[in-house]
Amino acid sequence: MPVRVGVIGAGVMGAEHARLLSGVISRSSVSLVSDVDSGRAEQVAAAVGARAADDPLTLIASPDVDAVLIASSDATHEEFVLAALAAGKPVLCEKPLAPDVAGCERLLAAEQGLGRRLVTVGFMRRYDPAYQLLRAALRDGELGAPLLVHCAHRNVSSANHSAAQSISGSAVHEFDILRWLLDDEIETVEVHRGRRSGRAGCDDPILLLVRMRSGVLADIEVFVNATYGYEVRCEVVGETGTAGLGEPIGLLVRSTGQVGRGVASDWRARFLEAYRQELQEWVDTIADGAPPPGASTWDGYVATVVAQAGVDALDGRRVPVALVEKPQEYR
Ligand code: ISE
Repeated sequence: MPVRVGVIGAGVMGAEHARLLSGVISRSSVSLVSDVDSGRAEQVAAAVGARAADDPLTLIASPDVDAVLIASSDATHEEFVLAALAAGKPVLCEKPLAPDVAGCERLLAAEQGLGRRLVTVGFMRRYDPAYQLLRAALRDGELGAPLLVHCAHRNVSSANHSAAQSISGSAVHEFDILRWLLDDEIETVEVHRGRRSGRAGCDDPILLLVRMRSGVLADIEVFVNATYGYEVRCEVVGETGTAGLGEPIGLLVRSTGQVGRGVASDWRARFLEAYRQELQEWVDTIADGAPPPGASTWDGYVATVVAQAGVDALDGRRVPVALVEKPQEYR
């Protein structure tokens, strides 16, 4: 029997997840789809052979739903994760786990109260083959001890209208992947704003400087109106060498005296394999009765705490990251 997934949110990410779960991922199907826009829910449901649900809580409670995927607006995540936990159903929640620290703390308490983990947070870069190679190189000691990390995170354009949203909606991926790559925690965050692009209605690009507890320094460029394409870069500088993400697979075209390759238009194209692997492992663990994979509720909490520190650092301070003690369940 396939794992029957209920998808909450039929926007860009929800529709993509529904497409993958119904047509690419093995051992899964999509049974119900809900969205604030009932027409959009109907459209996505029809495309994947599912039914549209009247509302998310009905979807979560449905006997036709074995697992829940949340891709609705950030502000709804806490309520729907809590409902999935109460129903005892595995849940993959797109980032952020919750946009505020208090919401994440409530979810930590709720999952601990259950006595078992059910939550995966959608930090899909952990499943990207290039990032996995980079982590393996670090683990194998190929570079010596890591010293610096250079990151760039560029979107073609973004509806976001503030540096705060660039931090909480985009840089949050770097916060999570730096912890995962380095097996380390973030100690402080600084944010620098310089000349802004004339194409941006906000401070864009911004530069963040993150200090890890080990002393490793990471700079993160976030440029959400880069215009030319969607591109993510990450290079680790170690004592004896450096390693960075290779150029994503794609055509290298030589024509009319030019050589070049395409650049992704958004994150779905650039991280398609990561999303595929993340969903496949999530479904497999559900089908096999194994604990949830990937980023946990703790990782989702830490990402939101760091993002809040970054937003606080917009006033020019170097802001320390203050975490509660890590519960035993997540060690
Ligand atoms: C978007 O919300 C995402 O989560 C993408 O993964 C990220 O690359 C993009 O910058 C965000 O706006």
